[in-house]
Amino acid sequence: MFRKQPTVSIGFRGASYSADRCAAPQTNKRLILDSMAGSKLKTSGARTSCAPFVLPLRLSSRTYEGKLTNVATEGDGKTHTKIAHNLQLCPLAPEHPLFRSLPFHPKVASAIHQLLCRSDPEQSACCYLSQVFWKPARHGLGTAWHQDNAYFQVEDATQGTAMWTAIHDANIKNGTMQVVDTLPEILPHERELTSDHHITCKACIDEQKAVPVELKAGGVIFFDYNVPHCTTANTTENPRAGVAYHFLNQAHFRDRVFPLPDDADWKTPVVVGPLCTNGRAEYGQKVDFWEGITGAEI
Ligand SMILES: O=C(O)CCC(=O)C(=O)O
Repeated sequence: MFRKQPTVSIGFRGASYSADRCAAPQTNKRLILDSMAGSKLKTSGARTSCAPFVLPLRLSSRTYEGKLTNVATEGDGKTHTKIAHNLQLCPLAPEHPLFRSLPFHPKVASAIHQLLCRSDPEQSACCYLSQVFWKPARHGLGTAWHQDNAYFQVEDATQGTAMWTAIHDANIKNGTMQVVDTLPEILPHERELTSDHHITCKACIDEQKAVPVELKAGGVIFFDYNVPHCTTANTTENPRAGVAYHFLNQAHFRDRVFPLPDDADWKTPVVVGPLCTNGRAEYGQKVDFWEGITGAEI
């Protein structure tokens, strides 16, 4: 994933994390989530067991011989589209040793330590969630405007950051990530009816202020949990995938309030700081190694 030169974009137009933002935490209003979002995801979590990660271009069912699940619906929030428009897998880390190890990579851990721990050697941070978003060629659907903290509901959104990595070159044509400036509060979210579980704050967003973030494959952006963001449609001839990891300062950890499939193996390994055991505490073994995983330098 990091074979190409990674671009760590921190602090673009003030919408993503900067050290200053970390140092000046803002207060959040709490949003009471519509519980509908939770129950829907549980029932839509059926996944098959063989898992080719690279999908052919033609996808014609909700799930295509793997664990990526089509979450797109016919506009009613329930009925899955016959053609897969929006594929996801969450959590991602249990699916391959590479995805389990990646949050421990020194480049990742160092960025997270600077952003969330203000480089303080006494502070630790964990990986809170991992996901992949796959938008098929020609009919890939975007993910509507939302703030991650509408799902996570941590007390202080500046203590958490997303790390979104472009797996393919991500540009305006294939619906790359768009952001607006971060906010001190969680905006009202409602159910997004083009998906079986998403929620959205699109009614509150001034799209004129949206900043598309174009990245080469392997490029990475970080943004705090209150940054409203979305992706748009992929109408190009090629698929577009992104991998998102979410990190949280360990002192601000809260147990999960967002939904996951019933059988999800949700772990929150501490990836940096004095509480980090390189995976031993969470996985029973050291997982911060790459040799033998891909055969490639990452
Ligand atoms: O990659 C995408 O299409 C959506 C990513 C996203 O919304 C997220 O990481 O929260």
